[in-house]
Amino acid sequence: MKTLLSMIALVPEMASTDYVGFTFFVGCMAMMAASAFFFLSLNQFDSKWRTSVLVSGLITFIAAVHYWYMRDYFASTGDSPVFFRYVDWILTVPLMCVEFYLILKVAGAKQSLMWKMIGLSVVMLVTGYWGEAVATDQAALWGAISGAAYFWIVYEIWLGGAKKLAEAAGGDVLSAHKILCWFVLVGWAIYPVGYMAGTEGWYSGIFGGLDMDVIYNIGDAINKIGFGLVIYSLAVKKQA
Ligand SMILES: *C/C=C(C)/C=C/C=C(C)/C=C/C1=C(C)CCCC1(C)C
Repeated sequence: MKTLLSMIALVPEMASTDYVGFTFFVGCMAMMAASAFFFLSLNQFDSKWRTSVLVSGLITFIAAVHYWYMRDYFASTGDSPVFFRYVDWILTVPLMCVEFYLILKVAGAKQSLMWKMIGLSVVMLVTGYWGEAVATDQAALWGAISGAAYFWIVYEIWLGGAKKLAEAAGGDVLSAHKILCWFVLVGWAIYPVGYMAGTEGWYSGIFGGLDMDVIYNIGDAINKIGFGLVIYSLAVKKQA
């Protein structure tokens, strides 16, 4: 009977020390809950702020769907779901760039700012994927190119055009922009750490064997849900 049941079981067992499996599972749940929260709150906002909160929900929803697949993929193969990971990022990171544009529109942000940031984020992710999955023996080189695009984004929001717009907007928009800047500088910096930890023969030893996927999963929870909540509370303040 037991063998029959395990033959038809669709849910693989998960060891209590399986931190990768665990963070995929919790990450999936958290992304779903956050999406429900953002979507169900939409009615309380007028059209000007609704789009921003909608995009927050889309970011966590896209992640929830990918986490569903990544959790499954990891549970059944034990491998890192690099492909799903980067498909998720290539959809959600540009949407985070859109969020910067949307909140700075009050100060006259132009679409060119949005496209510049989207372009930089795509370069960052495509070169990162290349180093992580294709040209793995040149991971350091591709990681450096990706890092350059990342620092360009950091420059743009901390010191460049986006910063000037945030200052022109002032008040709640300026404070929200500042918090988002910290997310990008500190929260996004978690990812290159994961990348280095996951690259054999590079820094893979110095993080005490902490798995790359655990680092990425923690980063995603902080950056997608936290970032979305900053937008949400800005919308709540502006609505009041
Ligand atoms: C929701 C997902 C987010 C916010 C993902 C962000 C990903 C990054 C900021 C990745 C950056 C990388 C580098 C700066 C260098 C090494 C390669 C990457 C792609 C891990």
